[in-house]
Amino acid sequence: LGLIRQLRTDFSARKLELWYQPQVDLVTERVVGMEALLRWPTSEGFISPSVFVPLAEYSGLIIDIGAWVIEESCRRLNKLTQAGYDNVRMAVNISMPQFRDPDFVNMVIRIVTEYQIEPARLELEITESVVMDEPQIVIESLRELKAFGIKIAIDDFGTGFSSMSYLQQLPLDRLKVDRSFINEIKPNQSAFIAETIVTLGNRLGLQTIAEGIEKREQASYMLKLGCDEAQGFLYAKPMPYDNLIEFLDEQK
Ligand code: G
Ligand code: G
Ligand code: NA
Ligand code: MN
Repeated sequence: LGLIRQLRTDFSARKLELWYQPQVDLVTERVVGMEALLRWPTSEGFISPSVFVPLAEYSGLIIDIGAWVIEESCRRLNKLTQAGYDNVRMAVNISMPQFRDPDFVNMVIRIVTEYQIEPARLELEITESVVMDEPQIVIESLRELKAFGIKIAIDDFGTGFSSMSYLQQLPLDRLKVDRSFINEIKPNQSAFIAETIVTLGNRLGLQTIAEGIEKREQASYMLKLGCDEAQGFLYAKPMPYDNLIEFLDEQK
């Protein structure tokens, strides 16, 4: 509980940061987007989001933090456009409690409009467990956001307990193949699962992206399977905005 209090204080003092990890097209290896990831620097180093995001969810703080994440991402997306990067997407992680907030859909639309973002350049990432938690609220909200033009991705696909029937009901654009299926490039069980997810995505007309790509052989294997994009340390780690701009400039 001390940690929740510290999180609340640090968030109010604007000490949370948003870092960005590039996403590349597997064929051209050009940057096509990025995922915004929360970072919490403290005097004892960075506290992992896998520790503090659950605390933020439990305490309700995620509503305000999540709104800040969307606003900050859109502000940066607007800056990127001004810097000439007018095609890249920004992916933002969304937690279940945010969907329970009756203002959520309007809030997102309001921010996208305020920062003059083309809606298709913002992508919301949700996990299967978010969908399964309260399918009706999530499906309804995502349909409204999708109608506005915002993109939707399923994060960590294959690790939650989802019902395949929701793949038909959700207005999806992309499946993110969880990095636990990328570890091996030899024909083994996790490789077969990665292959099946890519095939499923392709058959459903969805884009696919492989997470956690660390080796060149993993990238070429995913490309061979028909996966569209990749994200991982092979290309870049999550980085602050200034470093991201340098990274993009070097690619020109
Ligand atoms: O970046 P890292 O691997 O440390 O992230 C760990 C987890 O925290 C990931 O599952 C990621 O989705 C989650 N996370 C990071 N940033 C955000 C955020 O802005 N909102 C939510 N809900 N989760 C986030
Ligand atoms: O759960 P989610 O997919 O949102 O988590 C994204 C997290 O995965 C980020 O915190 C990021 O630091 C981490 N990540 C991104 N690329 C790699 C990678 O190539 N290897 C490993 N081990 N982690 C990665
Ligand atoms: Na994510
Ligand atoms: Mn993931």
